[in-house]
Parts: sequence; structure tokens; C-alpha cells
Amino acid sequence: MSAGEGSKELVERMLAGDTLALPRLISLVEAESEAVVDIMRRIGPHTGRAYCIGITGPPGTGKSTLVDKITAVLRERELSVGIVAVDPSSPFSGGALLGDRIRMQQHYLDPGVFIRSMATRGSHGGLPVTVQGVIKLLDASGRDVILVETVGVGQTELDVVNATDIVIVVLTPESGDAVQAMKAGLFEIADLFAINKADREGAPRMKAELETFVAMKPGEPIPIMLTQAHRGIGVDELYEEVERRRRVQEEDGELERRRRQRRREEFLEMLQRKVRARFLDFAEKDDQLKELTERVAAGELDPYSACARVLDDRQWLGKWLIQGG
Ligand SMILES: Nc1nc2c(ncn2[C@@H]2O[C@H](COP(=O)(O)OP(=O)(O)OP(=O)(O)O)[C@@H](O)[C@H]2O)c(=O)[nH]1
Ligand SMILES: [Mg+2]
Repeated sequence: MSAGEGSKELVERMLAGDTLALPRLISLVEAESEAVVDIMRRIGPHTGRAYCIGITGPPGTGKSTLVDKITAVLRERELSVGIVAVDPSSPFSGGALLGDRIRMQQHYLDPGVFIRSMATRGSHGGLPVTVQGVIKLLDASGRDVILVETVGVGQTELDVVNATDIVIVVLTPESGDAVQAMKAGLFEIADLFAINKADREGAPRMKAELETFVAMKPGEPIPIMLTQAHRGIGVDELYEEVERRRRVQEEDGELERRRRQRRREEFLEMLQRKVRARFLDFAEKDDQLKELTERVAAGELDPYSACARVLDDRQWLGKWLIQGG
């Protein structure tokens, strides 16, 4: 049986609701198996139905707890849920992963909820390159709503905007959170703010501060919600706000614009990654390039001239682009 035939059967089973097929397909996508091209082509027509919510913010603000409570709200409405929790791949995050599992325990036995943890892309963070593929599988499998939790500082949080339809930035009244979030660029990507741990001191002040900031931005003001995720307080209201926003996005074409942009970036980033991989592979074996590199290393040729030489050589470019590694 070829890879194609295997994935055809798996995709058919997943589309028919077989719960064992989904995790197997996800594993293929995460491993960047050769079958992925075939899988994506097959599931393509079945995607675009799910609404994808990104939940991000500084560490420990209560994102997982909120995901858990939003999931409960969605289940009450009989909506099925897919959860992707992206954790830093550092060995120190083992605790956080375990924590997520424990916090989301009440949903583990619910067939209407599918939970997948993924590791970030190395030390610089960033969403794993395969996360879009996993989201598509969840979408095609018929999940109504997909929740993507990202933790870590910097890139992972920012990337989430390219993978989701709406971004909730979760902060707490704790001093420093807002500053950290602002520095990390989270204010630019927020569609909605949740000030969680509103049971703690300083929530109204934090809200007032955020309102001042939000008022400076053009366009519709970003809603700021107060939540106490551990008690489930404010979560219904938060979700209502998500729904309201979704309706606006659907009506004014913003959702489609966002998805177009996402598809564009996904393709270009993928192409860039593949071209780079192919180049590096080829470069390792190419004598001409090795010789040129050595001349640059020896200081005989400057890197600018060496680069120009490579890029001007159509024959050489054609060779690696077509033949690959
Ligand atoms: N006081 C208070 N504690 C909360 C609230 N929401 C969550 N917590 C607690 O905050 C701690 C961190 O919650 P998590 O949900 O793991 O936070 P997180 O943002 O997912 O954490 P990371 O994924 O590690 O960044 C847990 O002990 C929660 O019980 C809240 O509204 N008030
Ligand atoms: Mg978490």
C-alpha cells in the first residue's frame, strides 16, 4: 500500500467520524510525512467551517483555565471543540504540559472535545510549522470551534494571529503584565482583552489603563472583559463577545480577508522553508559552491561578490532548484 492509499483511507475514516483516524493523521502532519500533500488535498474541501480562536498572553495568566472554561461554555451549546495547546519545547515546560492536562481533565473523556499539545519550534519560539495543518485537520474533522493556546514570550504569541480568526490576549491585574504584553507586541494583535484573575486587586485600574490605550487606536475599540477563569466568572460574557465579533467579521468581510491573508502567508512561508531546505541540501554536495565558500573563508573573495556570482549563474540556480538535493 502506498502512502497515498493509506492516507486516502485515513482521511475517509476521519471524515466519517472515526475518532482514531484523526490523531493518526495529526501524527503524520506533525512528522511532516510525505503523505501530507495528499492529506491536505483531500481535506481541503472540508475545511473553512470551524471558527478558530487564539488565546495568548504572558505566562501564568490563566490561559489554560480560560480555555477549559470556554470549552465548557461551548459544550453547553452543543458545539464540538478542538484544542491545540502550544508549549515551549524546553524540558522545563514538562510541568506546564502536565498542568494543562490536569486543568482540562474534565474534558478528556468527552468525545466532543479533542485536545492536542504541540511543542514550539525550537528556542526562538514561534508556532510549530505544522500547527496550521493540525488546525485544518480538526476543522475537516467537523470541530465547530478550535481553541489555540500559545504560551512563551515573543514569536509564538505573535504568530497566533496568522493562524486564527480572533485573538484573545489574557492579562492579569498583576503589575508588569500590561508592560510586558505591550513590549511583546501583544497589543497590536489583540481583538479582545481578558483581564483574568479579576478577583485580585487592581483589576478596575488595569481596565481603565487599557481603555486609555484602546481609545488611542483607530477603528472599533477593542473590548476589555474581566474574568475569573478559575471560578468560571465572566466566561459566558467573554464568549458572547467572541460571537458578536464573529458576526461582525462575517458581515463586513473581515473574516474572509483574514483567511485570505493567512493562506497567502502559509503558502509563501512554506515555499520559503522548502526552498531553503532544498538549497542547503544541495549546497552541501555542490563542489562549485564549496569552492566558492572556501575562497570567501580564505578572504580571497568577498561575500558580496560571491553571492552575486551565484545569483548570476542561471545554470547553477536551475541545477539546485530542479534537481534539489
Ligand atoms: N486568583 C485567580 N487564579 C486564577 C484565575 N484563573 C486561573 N488562575 C490560576 O492561575 C494559575 C495559572 O493558570 P493557567 O491556566 O495554568 O495559566 P496559563 O496562562 O495557562 O499558564 P501557562 O500556560 O503556563 O502560561 C493556576 O493556578 C490557576 O488556577 C483567576 O481568575 N483568579
Ligand atoms: Mg497554559
